[in-house]
Amino acid sequence: MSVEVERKFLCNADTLKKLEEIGAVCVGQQQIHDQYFDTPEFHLTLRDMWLRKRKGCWELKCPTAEAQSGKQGEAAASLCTRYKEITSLPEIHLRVKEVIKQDRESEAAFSQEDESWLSKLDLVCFAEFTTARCSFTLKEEGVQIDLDQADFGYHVGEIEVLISEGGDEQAALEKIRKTAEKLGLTGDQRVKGKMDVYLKRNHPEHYAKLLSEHIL
Ligand code: V4E
Repeated sequence: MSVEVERKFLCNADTLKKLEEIGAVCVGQQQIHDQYFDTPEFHLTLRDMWLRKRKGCWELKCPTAEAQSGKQGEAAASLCTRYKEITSLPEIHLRVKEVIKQDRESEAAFSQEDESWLSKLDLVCFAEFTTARCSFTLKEEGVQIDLDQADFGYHVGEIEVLISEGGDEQAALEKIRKTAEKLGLTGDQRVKGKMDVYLKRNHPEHYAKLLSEHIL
């Protein structure tokens, strides 16, 4: 299982030029269609768990043990997020069931052949959007930089480093800090992700609930 350590940043007219200057190599462009799921009571997102279907595959992003224990570290680290990425469907079923704690079906394994597990757990799609993504790498440093343009008009960049669970998070944070410095990123405010902007516009009640629980 991998952990994604990431810092978002606001793109501007100079971002592409800067990337070129620091030797970032474009490794591809893609359209990403995401559908996010939760119960009507927001069982998952209120626990900072993000279940999505992307390119036909299921993914669950959830907080790492450190994040759950509230460890934040220094200021630079607090600009970053870290999430475990679970892509095994049986494991996703287990984690989601643990949280939703439905009595019915709790003992039975769900079929992986169809999507009946969604309705059994009362999961519905609450957000759906497409992102045009350009990805760059700084090969020698194991850093990926994504420039995302969401179809609802939000443009955001991400500097990310993947580590294994229990891997060297400090080293990842340092790589991100150095890359941010090279890109000339200033500011000590966390930049909003796509979901933040999407929910604020489309589901203000859900958004307000997540804000009040300090999830977003
Ligand atoms: C973790 C999370 C959400 C799920 C989407 O994560 P995000 O990294 O924003 O999307 P994307 O498309 O870049 O995923 P990737 O391709 O990198 O896997 S939605 C909200 N969160 C929590 C969250 C947060 N609290 N603060 C920030 C700055 N980002 C995300």
